[in-house]
Amino acid sequence: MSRIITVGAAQMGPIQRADSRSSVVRRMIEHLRQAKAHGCDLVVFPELTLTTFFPRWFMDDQAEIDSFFEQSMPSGETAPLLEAARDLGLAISFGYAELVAAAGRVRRYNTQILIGKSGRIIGKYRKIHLPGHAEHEPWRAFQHLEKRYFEVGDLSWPVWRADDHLGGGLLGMMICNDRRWPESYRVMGLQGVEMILLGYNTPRHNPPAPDHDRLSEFHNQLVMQAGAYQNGSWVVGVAKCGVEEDCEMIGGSSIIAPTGEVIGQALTQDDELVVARCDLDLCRSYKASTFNFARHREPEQYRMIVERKGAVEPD
Ligand code: CDV
Repeated sequence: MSRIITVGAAQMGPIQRADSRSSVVRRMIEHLRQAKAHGCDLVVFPELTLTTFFPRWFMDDQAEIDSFFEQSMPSGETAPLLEAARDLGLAISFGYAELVAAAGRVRRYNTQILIGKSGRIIGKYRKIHLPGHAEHEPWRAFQHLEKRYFEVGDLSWPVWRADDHLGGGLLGMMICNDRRWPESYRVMGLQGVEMILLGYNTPRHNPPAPDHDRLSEFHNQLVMQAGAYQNGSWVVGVAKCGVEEDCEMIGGSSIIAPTGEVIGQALTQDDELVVARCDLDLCRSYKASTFNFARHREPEQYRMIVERKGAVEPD
């Protein structure tokens, strides 16, 4: 069995509020056609692919908020995407806003799924690190209300063994802000992850810390490359980018090897497919040497990581 997965990082250019889901799905299917022509096995799309990045607006009308959520997957509008992927024999992963009614309660998550080549859902992840704020903050140039619109994901970071046609690889997912936190990678690293799929919507401007704006791309690369190397895993990071409703979001979609090296990167801030052949066996020497966790980790000395949330300075 080949352990090489040919991956397409399907960067999406801006999606405006007026763009219908069907028009977005058509753009995604065009990515799938190109990916097939380039021999891809797996195509990865960004966080909240199906709509504009709606947490940039304060809304208090729940019906309006819910119009950005998927109540079923697939729906009439998303079914053509899943059918196209299955017909082309492609595995896909994409993010969407998920609304679930469970145990008499409605819950809303920022979610990503992985679907195998046969159309089987291999896994689901719900975003854990929700950035931004929960209340309207009019001083900002735009809002970032993920803490208002989503609950913290309740699935931790599972890792799944994919089908033989994905090299039987160990795959996991994280979403956008998760990539800045070493814990996200390490929880998957401790399950032997070989490829992490992640999508992001990252505005260039950071209202609480505008001095970081000039470093947006650098920080994006820094965290993904470090996460790949420190866990001996491939990382596929995929942006939704460009100017969306007057808000510029960075591109830089990247395919990163377990060496920490970027082996493919988008050049535009538009729909662009980046393709790379990823040999899962390249993870081995990192997992067996420098990052042989069983041999070198000292979890007893890391207790504070799970016992303490915020920093407490010594007296
Ligand atoms: N969608 C995101 O999670 N965006 C954050 C921004 C707000 C910093 C990110 O980490 O890219």
